Amino acid sequence: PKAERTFLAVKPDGVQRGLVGDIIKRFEQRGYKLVAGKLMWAPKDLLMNHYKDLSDKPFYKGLVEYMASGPVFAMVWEGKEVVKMGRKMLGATNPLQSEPGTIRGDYCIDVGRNICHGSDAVETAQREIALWFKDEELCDYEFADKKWVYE
Ligand code: DAT
Ligand code: MG
Repeated sequence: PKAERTFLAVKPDGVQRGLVGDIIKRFEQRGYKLVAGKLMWAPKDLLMNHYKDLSDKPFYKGLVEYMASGPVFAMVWEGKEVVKMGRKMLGATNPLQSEPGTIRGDYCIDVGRNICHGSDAVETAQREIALWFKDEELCDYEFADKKWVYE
């Protein structure tokens, strides 16, 4: 069976505030494997598609504008239950509800400036990875210390 993958993106505020390295570090030190990553100005149509399930929400337009206001750092991470654990590491959508120790709980306050995106389910992750990355951008490799992380 293929290893589970999730899509993460450091949002424009996270990039501006210099948090790309910390967010990568948290997933690296947990033992997850970076499969792809790129800094990019996300096109509006990509962002509208990415958030299409929220298109009838009052905050949708502002959300897309915020996501287009600067470069984002898009990533794919792989490992056991990385989708669910990624959401846990991110914290709640509203940072004021995010526990200290989580990414949002450590670095932000407002829901419209919550610094990082993470897929909410395995199927969502597959859709988002396909939306943001070409197949050839995903790196296939194994960690040399794999047997020290997984039993
Ligand atoms: P998440 O990013 O935790 O998956 P979501 O998918 O429900 O949350 O919403 C996507 C983003 O939209 C979220 O990160 C911030 C913004 N957002 C969500 N709810 C909001 C609200 N009530 N007011 C303003 N922005 C909101
Ligand atoms: Mg979401």
